[in-house]
Amino acid sequence: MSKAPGVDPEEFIKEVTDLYPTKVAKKRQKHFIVRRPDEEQAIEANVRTIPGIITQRGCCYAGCKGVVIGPVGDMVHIVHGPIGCAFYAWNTRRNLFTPREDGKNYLPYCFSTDMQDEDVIFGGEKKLKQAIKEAHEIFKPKAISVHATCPVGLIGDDIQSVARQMKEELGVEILAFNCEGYKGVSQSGGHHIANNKLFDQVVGTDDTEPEGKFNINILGEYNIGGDAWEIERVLHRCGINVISTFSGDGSYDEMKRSHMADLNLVMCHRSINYMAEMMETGFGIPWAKVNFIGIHAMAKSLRKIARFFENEELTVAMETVIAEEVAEAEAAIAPYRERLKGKTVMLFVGGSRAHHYQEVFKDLGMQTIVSGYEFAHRDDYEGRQVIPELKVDADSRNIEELKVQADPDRFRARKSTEALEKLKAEKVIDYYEGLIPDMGNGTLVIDDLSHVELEKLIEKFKPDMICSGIKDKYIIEKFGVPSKQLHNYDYSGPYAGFRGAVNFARDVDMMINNPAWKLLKTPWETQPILKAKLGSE
Ligand code: CFM
Ligand code: HCA
Repeated sequence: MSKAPGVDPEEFIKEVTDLYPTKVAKKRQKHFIVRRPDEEQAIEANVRTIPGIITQRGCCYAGCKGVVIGPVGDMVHIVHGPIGCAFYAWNTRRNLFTPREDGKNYLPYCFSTDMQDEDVIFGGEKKLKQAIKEAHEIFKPKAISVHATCPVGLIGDDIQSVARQMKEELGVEILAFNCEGYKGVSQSGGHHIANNKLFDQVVGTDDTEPEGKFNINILGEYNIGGDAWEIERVLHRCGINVISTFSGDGSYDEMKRSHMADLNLVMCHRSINYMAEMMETGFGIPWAKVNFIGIHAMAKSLRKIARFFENEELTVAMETVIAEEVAEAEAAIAPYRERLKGKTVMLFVGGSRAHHYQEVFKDLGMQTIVSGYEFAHRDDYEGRQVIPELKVDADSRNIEELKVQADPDRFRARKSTEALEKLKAEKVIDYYEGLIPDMGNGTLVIDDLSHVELEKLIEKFKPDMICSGIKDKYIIEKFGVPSKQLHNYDYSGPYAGFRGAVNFARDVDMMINNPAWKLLKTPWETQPILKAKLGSE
Protein backbone atom coordinates (compact mmCIF):
# COMPACT_ATOMS: atom_id res chain seq x y z
CA MET A 1 0.00 0.00 0.00
CA SER A 2 1.14 3.50 -0.63
CA LYS A 3 0.72 4.30 3.10
CA ALA A 4 0.00 7.90 2.24
CA PRO A 5 -3.73 8.22 2.69
CA GLY A 6 -5.35 9.88 -0.29
CA VAL A 7 -2.32 9.62 -2.60
CA ASP A 8 -3.06 7.74 -5.77
CA PRO A 9 0.29 6.41 -7.04
CA GLU A 10 -0.77 6.50 -10.70
CA GLU A 11 -1.90 10.11 -10.35
CA PHE A 12 1.33 10.90 -8.57
CA ILE A 13 3.36 9.68 -11.57
CA LYS A 14 1.33 11.90 -13.85
CA GLU A 15 1.64 14.89 -11.57
CA VAL A 16 5.39 14.58 -11.14
CA THR A 17 6.20 13.90 -14.79
CA ASP A 18 3.93 16.79 -15.82
CA LEU A 19 6.59 19.04 -14.31
CA TYR A 20 8.79 18.22 -17.32
CA PRO A 21 8.49 19.27 -20.96
CA THR A 22 6.25 16.78 -22.85
CA LYS A 23 9.06 14.82 -24.52
CA VAL A 24 10.96 14.42 -21.28
CA ALA A 25 7.77 13.46 -19.41
CA LYS A 26 7.14 10.65 -21.92
CA LYS A 27 10.62 9.28 -21.37
CA ARG A 28 10.55 9.57 -17.59
CA GLN A 29 7.17 7.84 -17.30
CA LYS A 30 8.80 4.59 -18.44
CA HIS A 31 11.06 4.71 -15.36
CA PHE A 32 8.09 4.53 -12.94
CA ILE A 33 6.07 1.47 -11.95
CA VAL A 34 3.15 1.05 -9.59
CA ARG A 35 3.63 -2.46 -8.27
CA ARG A 36 0.83 -4.89 -9.05
CA PRO A 37 1.84 -8.36 -7.77
CA ASP A 38 -0.38 -10.26 -10.19
CA GLU A 39 1.33 -8.66 -13.21
CA GLU A 40 4.76 -9.23 -14.79
CA GLN A 41 6.09 -5.70 -14.89
CA ALA A 42 8.96 -4.22 -16.89
CA ILE A 43 10.81 -0.98 -16.27
CA GLU A 44 13.07 1.20 -18.41
CA ALA A 45 16.57 1.15 -16.93
CA ASN A 46 20.27 1.53 -17.77
CA VAL A 47 19.67 4.31 -20.30
CA ARG A 48 21.25 7.75 -20.49
CA THR A 49 19.95 10.33 -18.01
CA ILE A 50 18.23 13.19 -19.84
CA PRO A 51 20.56 16.22 -19.83
CA GLY A 52 19.37 18.88 -17.39
CA ILE A 53 17.90 16.39 -14.93
CA ILE A 54 19.70 16.19 -11.60
CA THR A 55 20.55 12.51 -11.14
CA GLN A 56 22.25 10.65 -8.29
CA ARG A 57 24.38 8.58 -10.68
CA GLY A 58 28.16 8.43 -10.85
CA CYS A 59 30.52 7.81 -13.77
CA CYS A 60 32.43 4.93 -15.36
CA TYR A 61 35.61 5.82 -13.45
CA ALA A 62 33.64 5.70 -10.16
CA GLY A 63 32.45 2.18 -11.02
CA CYS A 64 35.91 0.92 -11.95
CA LYS A 65 38.32 2.67 -9.60
CA GLY A 66 35.96 3.75 -6.83
CA VAL A 67 33.92 0.57 -6.60
CA VAL A 68 35.62 -2.59 -7.86
CA ILE A 69 39.39 -1.98 -7.95
CA GLY A 70 39.91 0.72 -5.30
CA PRO A 71 39.10 -1.48 -2.28
CA VAL A 72 41.98 -3.91 -3.02
CA GLY A 73 44.26 -2.73 -0.23
CA ASP A 74 47.62 -4.29 -1.09
CA MET A 75 47.83 -2.70 -4.57
CA VAL A 76 48.76 0.87 -5.44
CA HIS A 77 45.98 2.52 -7.46
CA ILE A 78 47.14 5.45 -9.61
CA VAL A 79 44.55 7.82 -11.04
CA HIS A 80 45.77 9.25 -14.33
CA GLY A 81 43.97 12.56 -14.62
CA PRO A 82 43.40 15.90 -12.91
CA ILE A 83 43.66 15.72 -9.12
CA GLY A 84 39.94 16.14 -8.34
CA CYS A 85 39.04 12.70 -9.67
CA ALA A 86 41.57 11.07 -7.36
CA PHE A 87 40.66 13.20 -4.37
CA TYR A 88 36.91 12.56 -4.56
CA ALA A 89 37.39 8.81 -4.84
CA TRP A 90 39.78 8.71 -1.87
CA ASN A 91 38.20 6.89 1.09
CA THR A 92 34.78 8.57 0.73
CA ARG A 93 33.15 5.18 0.21
CA ARG A 94 34.49 3.88 3.55
CA ASN A 95 35.68 0.54 2.18
CA LEU A 96 37.95 -0.87 4.89
CA PHE A 97 40.97 -3.16 4.70
CA THR A 98 43.01 -5.30 7.11
CA PRO A 99 46.69 -5.59 6.14
CA ARG A 100 47.81 -9.18 5.67
CA GLU A 101 51.12 -10.68 6.83
CA ASP A 102 53.21 -8.38 4.63
CA GLY A 103 51.72 -5.37 6.44
CA LYS A 104 50.95 -3.55 3.16
CA ASN A 105 47.97 -1.21 3.10
CA TYR A 106 47.91 1.55 0.50
CA LEU A 107 44.32 2.68 1.06
CA PRO A 108 45.25 5.66 3.22
CA TYR A 109 47.22 7.11 0.25
CA CYS A 110 45.89 9.01 -2.73
CA PHE A 111 47.98 8.40 -5.88
CA SER A 112 47.50 10.59 -8.94
CA THR A 113 49.42 11.98 -11.90
CA ASP A 114 47.79 15.35 -11.15
CA MET A 115 47.42 16.17 -14.85
CA GLN A 116 47.90 19.83 -15.76
CA ASP A 117 47.07 21.93 -18.85
CA GLU A 118 50.42 21.15 -20.50
CA ASP A 119 49.83 17.39 -20.11
CA VAL A 120 46.46 17.74 -21.79
CA ILE A 121 48.11 19.64 -24.66
CA PHE A 122 51.35 17.62 -25.05
CA GLY A 123 50.18 14.25 -23.68
CA GLY A 124 50.48 12.65 -20.24
CA GLU A 125 52.20 9.31 -20.94
CA LYS A 126 55.60 10.47 -19.71
CA LYS A 127 54.10 11.69 -16.49
CA LEU A 128 52.27 8.41 -16.01
CA LYS A 129 55.49 6.41 -16.49
CA GLN A 130 57.19 8.61 -13.94
CA ALA A 131 54.33 8.17 -11.46
CA ILE A 132 54.46 4.37 -11.81
CA LYS A 133 58.24 4.42 -11.30
CA GLU A 134 57.98 6.60 -8.23
CA ALA A 135 55.20 4.54 -6.68
CA HIS A 136 57.24 1.39 -7.29
CA GLU A 137 60.43 2.85 -5.84
CA ILE A 138 58.82 4.21 -2.71
CA PHE A 139 56.21 1.57 -1.89
CA LYS A 140 57.37 -1.62 -3.65
CA PRO A 141 53.83 -2.95 -4.26
CA LYS A 142 53.20 -6.34 -5.89
CA ALA A 143 50.84 -4.80 -8.36
CA ILE A 144 49.78 -1.36 -9.55
CA SER A 145 46.57 -0.26 -11.20
CA VAL A 146 46.19 2.74 -13.50
CA HIS A 147 42.81 4.40 -14.01
CA ALA A 148 42.14 6.81 -16.85
CA THR A 149 39.77 9.71 -16.21
CA CYS A 150 37.96 11.75 -18.91
CA PRO A 151 40.78 13.90 -20.40
CA VAL A 152 43.03 10.85 -20.88
CA GLY A 153 40.62 9.29 -23.35
CA LEU A 154 40.03 12.60 -25.06
CA ILE A 155 43.72 13.25 -25.74
CA GLY A 156 44.45 9.59 -26.53
CA ASP A 157 47.20 8.67 -24.03
CA ASP A 158 47.94 4.97 -24.59
CA ILE A 159 47.86 3.76 -21.00
CA GLN A 160 47.82 0.09 -22.05
CA SER A 161 51.14 0.43 -23.78
CA VAL A 162 52.62 2.37 -20.84
CA ALA A 163 51.44 -0.43 -18.53
CA ARG A 164 53.05 -3.11 -20.73
CA GLN A 165 56.36 -1.25 -20.90
CA MET A 166 56.48 -0.57 -17.19
CA LYS A 167 55.54 -4.14 -16.32
CA GLU A 168 58.54 -5.30 -18.31
CA GLU A 169 60.83 -2.69 -16.83
CA LEU A 170 59.81 -3.11 -13.19
CA GLY A 171 58.76 -6.76 -13.12
CA VAL A 172 55.45 -6.16 -11.32
CA GLU A 173 51.89 -6.59 -12.59
CA ILE A 174 50.37 -3.40 -13.91
CA LEU A 175 46.67 -3.30 -14.68
CA ALA A 176 45.58 -0.36 -16.83
CA PHE A 177 41.88 0.48 -16.98
CA ASN A 178 40.41 2.64 -19.75
CA CYS A 179 37.55 3.69 -17.51
CA GLU A 180 37.18 7.32 -18.63
CA GLY A 181 34.23 8.81 -16.76
CA TYR A 182 32.19 9.63 -19.84
CA LYS A 183 31.95 6.02 -21.02
CA GLY A 184 28.47 4.53 -20.87
CA VAL A 185 25.57 5.94 -18.88
CA SER A 186 26.61 5.44 -15.25
CA GLN A 187 29.14 3.65 -13.05
CA SER A 188 27.87 0.34 -14.46
CA GLY A 189 30.24 0.31 -17.46
CA GLY A 190 33.16 0.74 -15.04
CA HIS A 191 32.22 -2.40 -13.13
CA HIS A 192 32.36 -4.34 -16.36
CA ILE A 193 35.75 -2.95 -17.41
CA ALA A 194 37.16 -3.74 -13.95
CA ASN A 195 35.81 -7.31 -13.90
CA ASN A 196 37.18 -8.13 -17.35
CA LYS A 197 40.72 -7.12 -16.55
CA LEU A 198 40.77 -8.75 -13.12
CA PHE A 199 39.64 -11.95 -14.77
CA ASP A 200 42.17 -11.73 -17.59
CA GLN A 201 45.23 -10.74 -15.58
CA VAL A 202 44.72 -11.74 -11.94
CA VAL A 203 42.22 -14.56 -11.34
CA GLY A 204 43.76 -17.96 -11.93
CA THR A 205 47.42 -16.96 -11.71
CA ASP A 206 48.23 -18.86 -8.50
CA ASP A 207 47.18 -22.51 -8.16
CA THR A 208 47.94 -22.93 -4.43
CA GLU A 209 45.46 -25.40 -2.97
CA PRO A 210 43.21 -23.80 -0.35
CA GLU A 211 43.49 -24.94 3.26
CA GLY A 212 39.82 -25.22 4.13
CA LYS A 213 37.29 -27.97 3.54
CA PHE A 214 34.52 -25.68 2.27
CA ASN A 215 36.13 -23.00 0.13
CA ILE A 216 34.26 -20.03 -1.21
CA ASN A 217 34.73 -16.50 -2.58
CA ILE A 218 32.43 -13.63 -1.77
CA LEU A 219 31.76 -11.52 -4.86
CA GLY A 220 30.19 -8.05 -4.80
CA GLU A 221 30.88 -7.31 -1.13
CA TYR A 222 32.90 -4.15 -0.55
CA ASN A 223 33.45 -4.05 3.23
CA ILE A 224 31.74 -0.71 3.65
CA GLY A 225 31.94 0.14 7.36
CA GLY A 226 33.30 -3.38 8.01
CA ASP A 227 30.44 -5.44 6.47
CA ALA A 228 32.76 -8.14 5.08
CA TRP A 229 34.37 -8.61 8.50
CA GLU A 230 31.03 -9.38 10.13
CA ILE A 231 30.02 -11.75 7.32
CA GLU A 232 33.35 -13.57 7.57
CA ARG A 233 33.08 -13.78 11.37
CA VAL A 234 29.88 -15.80 10.98
CA LEU A 235 31.14 -17.88 8.05
CA HIS A 236 34.29 -18.82 9.98
CA ARG A 237 32.18 -19.88 12.96
CA CYS A 238 30.37 -22.27 10.62
CA GLY A 239 33.62 -23.72 9.23
CA ILE A 240 33.59 -21.98 5.85
CA ASN A 241 36.92 -20.81 4.40
CA VAL A 242 36.77 -17.52 2.48
CA ILE A 243 39.56 -17.57 -0.14
CA SER A 244 38.95 -14.07 -1.40
CA THR A 245 36.48 -11.21 -1.40
CA PHE A 246 35.87 -9.16 -4.52
CA SER A 247 36.83 -6.66 -3.53
CA GLY A 248 36.07 -5.35 -0.04
CA ASP A 249 38.98 -6.08 2.31
CA GLY A 250 40.34 -7.49 -0.94
CA SER A 251 43.90 -8.70 -1.45
CA TYR A 252 45.70 -9.09 -4.77
CA ASP A 253 47.32 -12.38 -3.71
CA GLU A 254 44.00 -13.84 -2.62
CA MET A 255 42.28 -12.87 -5.87
CA LYS A 256 44.99 -14.73 -7.78
CA ARG A 257 43.95 -17.94 -5.97
CA SER A 258 40.21 -17.34 -6.14
CA HIS A 259 39.69 -19.85 -8.97
CA MET A 260 40.41 -22.66 -6.50
CA ALA A 261 37.08 -22.10 -4.70
CA ASP A 262 34.14 -24.51 -4.74
CA LEU A 263 31.46 -21.83 -4.78
CA ASN A 264 31.08 -18.11 -5.47
CA LEU A 265 28.59 -16.21 -3.34
CA VAL A 266 27.27 -13.16 -5.15
CA MET A 267 26.16 -10.33 -2.90
CA CYS A 268 25.93 -7.32 -5.26
CA HIS A 269 24.94 -8.92 -8.52
CA ARG A 270 25.01 -5.66 -10.47
CA SER A 271 28.68 -4.88 -10.02
CA ILE A 272 30.13 -8.38 -10.28
CA ASN A 273 27.83 -10.72 -12.23
CA TYR A 274 30.42 -10.60 -15.02
CA MET A 275 33.06 -12.17 -12.78
CA ALA A 276 30.65 -14.85 -11.52
CA GLU A 277 29.77 -15.81 -15.09
CA MET A 278 33.39 -15.82 -16.26
CA MET A 279 34.58 -17.92 -13.31
CA GLU A 280 31.76 -20.36 -13.92
CA THR A 281 32.60 -20.65 -17.61
CA GLY A 282 36.38 -20.62 -17.25
CA PHE A 283 36.87 -22.65 -14.07
CA GLY A 284 33.57 -24.42 -13.42
CA ILE A 285 32.75 -22.54 -10.20
CA PRO A 286 28.98 -22.37 -9.63
CA TRP A 287 27.56 -19.23 -8.08
CA ALA A 288 24.73 -18.50 -5.71
CA LYS A 289 23.03 -15.19 -5.15
CA VAL A 290 22.91 -14.25 -1.46
CA ASN A 291 21.82 -11.33 0.70
CA PHE A 292 23.58 -10.77 4.01
CA ILE A 293 21.51 -7.72 5.00
CA GLY A 294 18.96 -8.45 7.73
CA ILE A 295 18.73 -11.22 10.32
CA HIS A 296 16.46 -13.51 8.32
CA ALA A 297 18.13 -12.83 4.97
CA MET A 298 21.48 -13.72 6.56
CA ALA A 299 20.13 -17.00 7.98
CA LYS A 300 18.56 -17.86 4.61
CA SER A 301 21.84 -17.21 2.79
CA LEU A 302 23.77 -19.41 5.22
CA ARG A 303 21.31 -22.24 4.65
CA LYS A 304 21.88 -21.92 0.90
CA ILE A 305 25.60 -22.53 1.47
CA ALA A 306 24.91 -25.57 3.65
CA ARG A 307 22.53 -26.92 1.04
CA PHE A 308 25.19 -26.46 -1.67
CA PHE A 309 27.88 -28.42 0.18
CA GLU A 310 25.48 -31.21 1.19
CA ASN A 311 27.59 -32.06 4.23
CA GLU A 312 25.98 -33.23 7.45
CA GLU A 313 28.67 -31.80 9.74
CA LEU A 314 28.49 -28.38 8.06
CA THR A 315 24.68 -28.34 8.15
CA VAL A 316 24.65 -29.08 11.89
CA ALA A 317 27.33 -26.45 12.58
CA MET A 318 25.45 -23.91 10.55
CA GLU A 319 22.12 -24.55 12.25
CA THR A 320 23.77 -24.20 15.66
CA VAL A 321 25.38 -20.89 14.68
CA ILE A 322 22.12 -19.63 13.12
CA ALA A 323 20.12 -20.51 16.25
CA GLU A 324 22.56 -18.71 18.54
CA GLU A 325 23.13 -15.66 16.38
CA VAL A 326 19.46 -15.16 15.45
CA ALA A 327 18.36 -15.38 19.09
CA GLU A 328 21.01 -12.87 20.15
CA ALA A 329 20.26 -10.42 17.34
CA GLU A 330 16.47 -10.72 17.72
CA ALA A 331 16.71 -9.95 21.43
CA ALA A 332 18.92 -6.94 20.71
CA ILE A 333 16.62 -5.43 18.09
CA ALA A 334 13.38 -6.07 20.02
CA PRO A 335 13.31 -2.68 21.80
CA TYR A 336 14.05 -0.84 18.53
CA ARG A 337 11.39 -2.81 16.69
CA GLU A 338 8.87 -1.65 19.26
CA ARG A 339 9.72 1.97 18.45
CA LEU A 340 10.01 1.55 14.69
CA LYS A 341 7.25 -0.82 13.60
CA GLY A 342 4.82 0.67 11.11
CA LYS A 343 7.22 3.44 10.03
CA THR A 344 7.67 4.02 6.31
CA VAL A 345 10.85 4.28 4.31
CA MET A 346 11.96 5.06 0.76
CA LEU A 347 15.18 3.58 -0.68
CA PHE A 348 17.18 5.02 -3.56
CA VAL A 349 20.61 3.44 -3.89
CA GLY A 350 22.94 2.25 -6.68
CA GLY A 351 22.27 -1.19 -8.06
CA SER A 352 21.48 -3.60 -5.24
CA ARG A 353 20.99 -2.03 -1.82
CA ALA A 354 17.53 -0.64 -2.58
CA HIS A 355 16.52 -4.30 -2.66
CA HIS A 356 18.83 -5.86 -0.06
CA TYR A 357 17.97 -3.39 2.70
CA GLN A 358 14.25 -4.09 2.45
CA GLU A 359 14.97 -7.28 4.41
CA VAL A 360 16.40 -5.53 7.45
CA PHE A 361 13.49 -3.08 7.40
CA LYS A 362 11.14 -6.09 7.45
CA ASP A 363 13.01 -7.34 10.53
CA LEU A 364 12.19 -3.98 12.13
CA GLY A 365 8.51 -4.07 11.13
CA MET A 366 9.05 -1.12 8.77
CA GLN A 367 7.55 -0.77 5.33
CA THR A 368 9.29 0.17 2.07
CA ILE A 369 6.80 2.33 0.17
CA VAL A 370 9.00 3.55 -2.70
CA SER A 371 12.23 2.02 -3.93
CA GLY A 372 14.57 2.35 -6.88
CA TYR A 373 18.07 2.01 -8.25
CA GLU A 374 20.35 4.64 -9.70
CA PHE A 375 21.87 2.55 -12.48
CA ALA A 376 20.79 -1.10 -12.16
CA HIS A 377 19.83 -3.02 -15.30
CA ARG A 378 16.48 -4.63 -15.97
CA ASP A 379 17.58 -7.99 -14.58
CA ASP A 380 18.22 -6.38 -11.19
CA TYR A 381 14.68 -5.01 -11.20
CA GLU A 382 12.81 -7.89 -12.75
CA GLY A 383 14.92 -10.92 -11.86
CA ARG A 384 16.86 -13.30 -14.04
CA GLN A 385 14.70 -16.36 -13.56
CA VAL A 386 11.49 -14.38 -13.73
CA ILE A 387 12.33 -13.15 -17.22
CA PRO A 388 14.81 -15.77 -18.45
CA GLU A 389 15.76 -14.01 -21.66
CA LEU A 390 17.26 -11.24 -19.53
CA LYS A 391 20.13 -13.56 -18.72
CA VAL A 392 21.79 -12.08 -21.79
CA ASP A 393 22.08 -8.89 -19.79
CA ALA A 394 25.06 -10.43 -17.99
CA ASP A 395 26.93 -9.60 -21.17
CA SER A 396 30.38 -10.65 -20.05
CA ARG A 397 32.33 -9.75 -23.12
CA ASN A 398 34.24 -12.98 -23.42
CA ILE A 399 31.80 -15.65 -22.26
CA GLU A 400 31.54 -17.27 -25.67
CA GLU A 401 35.28 -16.92 -26.27
CA LEU A 402 35.90 -18.32 -22.82
CA LYS A 403 33.82 -21.41 -23.46
CA VAL A 404 36.14 -22.20 -26.35
CA GLN A 405 39.32 -21.24 -24.51
CA ALA A 406 38.55 -22.79 -21.10
CA ASP A 407 41.48 -25.01 -20.24
CA PRO A 408 40.01 -28.47 -19.50
CA ASP A 409 42.75 -29.17 -16.94
CA ARG A 410 41.85 -26.14 -14.91
CA PHE A 411 38.10 -26.50 -15.31
CA ARG A 412 37.23 -28.53 -12.24
CA ALA A 413 33.80 -30.10 -12.12
CA ARG A 414 32.78 -29.30 -8.55
CA LYS A 415 29.51 -31.15 -8.87
CA SER A 416 27.88 -33.47 -11.37
CA THR A 417 25.60 -31.90 -13.97
CA GLU A 418 22.61 -33.60 -12.33
CA ALA A 419 23.52 -32.25 -8.89
CA LEU A 420 23.85 -28.75 -10.34
CA GLU A 421 20.52 -29.01 -12.12
CA LYS A 422 18.88 -30.12 -8.88
CA LEU A 423 20.36 -27.18 -6.98
CA LYS A 424 19.19 -24.83 -9.71
CA ALA A 425 15.68 -26.23 -9.56
CA GLU A 426 15.72 -25.76 -5.80
CA LYS A 427 16.81 -22.15 -6.34
CA VAL A 428 20.00 -22.70 -4.36
CA ILE A 429 22.37 -21.62 -7.13
CA ASP A 430 22.12 -18.90 -9.76
CA TYR A 431 18.75 -17.67 -8.60
CA TYR A 432 17.38 -14.34 -7.70
CA GLU A 433 14.18 -12.48 -8.01
CA GLY A 434 14.91 -8.81 -8.43
CA LEU A 435 13.47 -5.78 -6.73
CA ILE A 436 10.07 -5.43 -8.45
CA PRO A 437 8.61 -8.84 -7.48
CA ASP A 438 9.42 -8.14 -3.82
CA MET A 439 7.60 -4.80 -3.65
CA GLY A 440 4.13 -4.64 -2.08
CA ASN A 441 0.90 -3.92 -3.94
CA GLY A 442 0.50 -0.23 -4.78
CA THR A 443 4.09 0.72 -3.90
CA LEU A 444 6.23 2.64 -6.37
CA VAL A 445 9.43 1.62 -8.13
CA ILE A 446 11.38 4.48 -9.71
CA ASP A 447 14.55 4.20 -11.79
CA ASP A 448 17.26 6.92 -11.79
CA LEU A 449 15.25 9.22 -9.52
CA SER A 450 15.78 12.96 -10.05
CA HIS A 451 15.88 15.67 -7.42
CA VAL A 452 12.60 17.26 -8.45
CA GLU A 453 10.88 13.86 -8.28
CA LEU A 454 12.38 13.31 -4.83
CA GLU A 455 10.99 16.60 -3.57
CA LYS A 456 7.51 15.70 -4.84
CA LEU A 457 7.74 12.27 -3.19
CA ILE A 458 8.53 13.83 0.17
CA GLU A 459 5.71 16.33 -0.17
CA LYS A 460 3.10 13.72 -1.06
CA PHE A 461 4.12 10.56 0.79
CA LYS A 462 5.67 12.12 3.92
CA PRO A 463 7.94 9.11 4.64
CA ASP A 464 9.47 8.60 8.09
CA MET A 465 12.92 8.12 6.58
CA ILE A 466 14.67 8.15 3.20
CA CYS A 467 17.77 6.08 2.51
CA SER A 468 19.96 7.56 -0.16
CA GLY A 469 23.40 9.13 -0.73
CA ILE A 470 25.35 12.31 -0.19
CA LYS A 471 23.96 14.11 -3.23
CA ASP A 472 20.51 14.35 -1.71
CA LYS A 473 20.93 13.70 2.01
CA TYR A 474 20.81 17.33 3.02
CA ILE A 475 18.02 18.23 0.62
CA ILE A 476 15.92 15.54 2.30
CA GLU A 477 16.85 16.69 5.79
CA LYS A 478 15.95 20.29 4.94
CA PHE A 479 12.44 18.94 4.40
CA GLY A 480 12.49 17.69 8.00
CA VAL A 481 12.87 14.03 7.02
CA PRO A 482 15.81 12.01 8.38
CA SER A 483 18.09 10.62 5.66
CA LYS A 484 20.31 7.60 6.17
CA GLN A 485 23.15 7.17 3.71
CA LEU A 486 23.06 3.58 2.53
CA HIS A 487 26.26 4.02 0.51
CA ASN A 488 28.80 4.85 3.22
CA TYR A 489 26.56 4.35 6.27
CA ASP A 490 27.15 7.88 7.64
CA TYR A 491 30.32 7.01 9.58
CA SER A 492 28.72 3.86 11.06
CA GLY A 493 28.51 0.14 10.34
CA PRO A 494 28.90 -2.69 9.87
CA TYR A 495 25.28 -3.22 8.85
CA ALA A 496 25.62 -6.67 7.26
CA GLY A 497 25.14 -9.94 9.09
CA PHE A 498 23.57 -10.53 12.49
CA ARG A 499 25.46 -7.93 14.49
CA GLY A 500 25.23 -5.49 11.61
CA ALA A 501 21.43 -5.71 11.73
CA VAL A 502 21.56 -4.69 15.39
CA ASN A 503 23.80 -1.70 14.59
CA PHE A 504 21.40 -0.72 11.85
CA ALA A 505 18.34 -0.93 14.14
CA ARG A 506 20.11 1.28 16.70
CA ASP A 507 21.09 3.89 14.09
CA VAL A 508 17.67 3.99 12.42
CA ASP A 509 15.94 4.39 15.78
CA MET A 510 18.35 7.18 16.72
CA MET A 511 17.46 9.00 13.50
CA ILE A 512 13.72 8.47 13.21
CA ASN A 513 12.91 8.94 16.87
CA ASN A 514 15.08 11.98 17.32
CA PRO A 515 12.73 14.71 18.62
CA ALA A 516 14.70 17.36 16.68
CA TRP A 517 12.75 16.63 13.47
CA LYS A 518 9.51 17.82 15.04
CA LEU A 519 11.11 21.13 16.01
CA LEU A 520 12.46 21.81 12.54
CA LYS A 521 10.68 24.53 10.58
CA THR A 522 11.86 24.88 7.02
CA PRO A 523 12.07 28.47 5.68
CA TRP A 524 9.35 27.81 3.11
CA GLU A 525 6.90 26.90 5.86
CA THR A 526 7.12 30.42 7.29
CA GLN A 527 8.20 32.61 4.38
CA PRO A 528 6.70 33.13 0.92
CA ILE A 529 8.59 31.32 -1.87
CA LEU A 530 8.99 32.00 -5.56
CA LYS A 531 8.04 29.16 -7.92
CA ALA A 532 9.35 28.81 -11.46
CA LYS A 533 8.17 26.43 -14.15
CA LEU A 534 10.82 23.87 -15.12
CA GLY A 535 12.10 23.95 -18.69
CA SER A 536 10.04 25.00 -21.68
CA GLU A 537 8.01 23.08 -24.21
FE1 CFM B 1 26.79 -2.89 -5.70
FE2 CFM B 1 27.88 -1.48 -3.96
FE3 CFM B 1 25.38 -1.11 -4.83
FE4 CFM B 1 27.45 -0.64 -6.52
FE5 CFM B 1 27.80 1.92 -5.76
FE6 CFM B 1 28.32 1.09 -3.20
FE7 CFM B 1 25.82 1.44 -4.06
MO1 CFM B 1 27.42 3.44 -3.72
S1 CFM B 1 28.77 -2.03 -5.79
S2 CFM B 1 25.58 -1.50 -6.86
S3 CFM B 1 28.29 1.04 -7.67
S4 CFM B 1 26.16 -2.59 -3.62
S5 CFM B 1 29.33 2.43 -4.43
S6 CFM B 1 29.08 -0.73 -2.33
S7 CFM B 1 26.74 1.96 -2.23
S8 CFM B 1 26.05 2.97 -5.47
S9 CFM B 1 23.92 0.17 -4.04
C1 HCA C 1 30.01 6.41 -6.57
C2 HCA C 1 30.29 6.02 -5.15
C3 HCA C 1 29.08 6.11 -4.28
C4 HCA C 1 28.62 7.53 -4.10
C5 HCA C 1 27.76 7.70 -2.90
C6 HCA C 1 26.81 8.82 -2.81
C7 HCA C 1 29.49 5.50 -2.92
O1 HCA C 1 29.14 5.82 -7.20
O2 HCA C 1 30.64 7.28 -7.07
O3 HCA C 1 26.29 9.32 -3.80
O4 HCA C 1 26.53 9.15 -1.66
O5 HCA C 1 28.85 4.58 -2.47
O6 HCA C 1 30.45 5.98 -2.32
O7 HCA C 1 28.04 5.32 -4.81
